[in-house]
Amino acid sequence: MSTGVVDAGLIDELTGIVGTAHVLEDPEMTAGYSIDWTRRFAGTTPLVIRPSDTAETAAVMSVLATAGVPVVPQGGNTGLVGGSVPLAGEAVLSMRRLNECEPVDELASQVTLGAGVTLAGAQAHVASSGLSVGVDLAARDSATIGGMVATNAGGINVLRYGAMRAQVVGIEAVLADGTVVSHLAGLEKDNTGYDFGSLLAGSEGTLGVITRVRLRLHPTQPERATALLAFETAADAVSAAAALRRSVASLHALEAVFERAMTLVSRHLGVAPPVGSLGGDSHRGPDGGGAWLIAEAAARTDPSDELGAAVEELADLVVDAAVALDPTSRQRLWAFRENVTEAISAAGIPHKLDVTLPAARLAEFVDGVPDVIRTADPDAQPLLFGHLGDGNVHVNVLGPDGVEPSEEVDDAVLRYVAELGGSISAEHGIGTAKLSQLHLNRSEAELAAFGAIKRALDPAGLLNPNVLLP
Ligand code: FAD
Ligand code: 2HG
Ligand code: ZN
Repeated sequence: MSTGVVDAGLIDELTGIVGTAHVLEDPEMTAGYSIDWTRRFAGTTPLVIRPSDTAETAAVMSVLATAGVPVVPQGGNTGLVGGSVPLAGEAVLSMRRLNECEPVDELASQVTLGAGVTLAGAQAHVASSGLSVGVDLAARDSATIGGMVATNAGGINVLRYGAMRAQVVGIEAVLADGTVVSHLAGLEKDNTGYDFGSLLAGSEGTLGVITRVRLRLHPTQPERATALLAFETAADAVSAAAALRRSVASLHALEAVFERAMTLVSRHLGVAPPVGSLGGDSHRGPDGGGAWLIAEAAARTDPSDELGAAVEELADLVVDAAVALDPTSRQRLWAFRENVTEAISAAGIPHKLDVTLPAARLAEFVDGVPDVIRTADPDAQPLLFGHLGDGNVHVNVLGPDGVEPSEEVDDAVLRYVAELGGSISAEHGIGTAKLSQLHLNRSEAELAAFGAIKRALDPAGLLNPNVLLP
């Protein structure tokens, strides 16, 4: 990796491109860009550069490349794998000022957005056209469209619309040497060679800096019905989730919170869940085996009968159910899922292990992983929740009194996932957190091909040098 020098001449060149207000050197000003959302990953940076458009981004990248200065692209800094912060003194390229929303193309059901537009901004921008962005997640007020493509973000609607890669119909990016590649026509059928959108989705800032994205939009499904279902066991929740996926055509989200996480979020909110019991009957074991599902249906016409009938079919599995039809009551149910991450952060600095299991091994994993964690670190506390409809479990692990658990926990859990045929990263990416475990899911041949792609697009290794690629 190159390590160029940041000197007065370089700063002059950069301020000439973006203006003095947008080259930050003062450690007080750069501190917020240097620590991640979880507070687990932090570094320092000699400078933060904040371009406002593609031309400025290209000029900045060209200057940094000539000087040999490594750089970390950053959007909303909500990433959860330590990929968005300067870990070894890199410059930070903040993309938040690229926040232009072009008019919605209603004929094509598409929109072109600057990389720095937040998800909430994008949702608000397209709403009046009766169209919606296909990916939704709780960090919507800060997460940016560029960051979401760079991580191939998932969220709560993947079972209906796919993850971020599936939304991208056009992309513009700046390569490490400042070259602009732009392919934004958004043609639904366009087999003219390599697809930069697909390549950059999930590339975590290692191949190019995304500056504009053209997204596919979906007809808004305004009528909603939401159910919170309580189960005695994880296996029952997994069986119910599979049945709901088969029977509810308008299924929009299918999320899970397992007992320890439900206990924590309930305390954080100061409200007990309206159905199911906390506190673990003794037969549930030390972790409490209880599980909750949030199932949401969305359609043009009221989907409550369809969801209600499907829930009735599950009478043998469901202990109790609460149904919400108006936005306020729906929000009350969603609070038990959407606030888990915040509740955990309020309790300490967790290790976050975001994994997918094959459907046939999901219940076994949820039941088995607490023991795997405690064998690696007897004091660690496992907290499980996630997007059960996608087989995606978020295993968060806290140490005693909120300190970080042992690093061995990560390795033990991710090895267990790989043994069961799962993925060590469902939606958050590899970042720096899972670098040493990538080989569990990727063969030597695949990793060699990754390296060849990286060297072709970034021969000097300047773009986000400490993430993704071992
Ligand atoms: P950042 O955190 O700034 O960066 C993430 C990565 O993308 C870094 O590697 C960075 O270098 C790269 N990057 C950022 N912008 C660019 C760009 N313009 N060009 C090239 N590379 C770039 N994630 C999910 O998938 N599903 C969820 O349900 C979900 N829920 C969350 C809930 C909470 C409360 C929080 C805090 C996070 C959640 N996340 C979730 C994680 C996070 O929001 C996503 O990973 C999101 O996509 C990150 O976007 P960002 O703009 O914050 O990117
Ligand atoms: C979610 O689904 C996010 O809430 C965050 O992906 C998961 O905190 C986590 O581990
Ligand atoms: Zn998630």
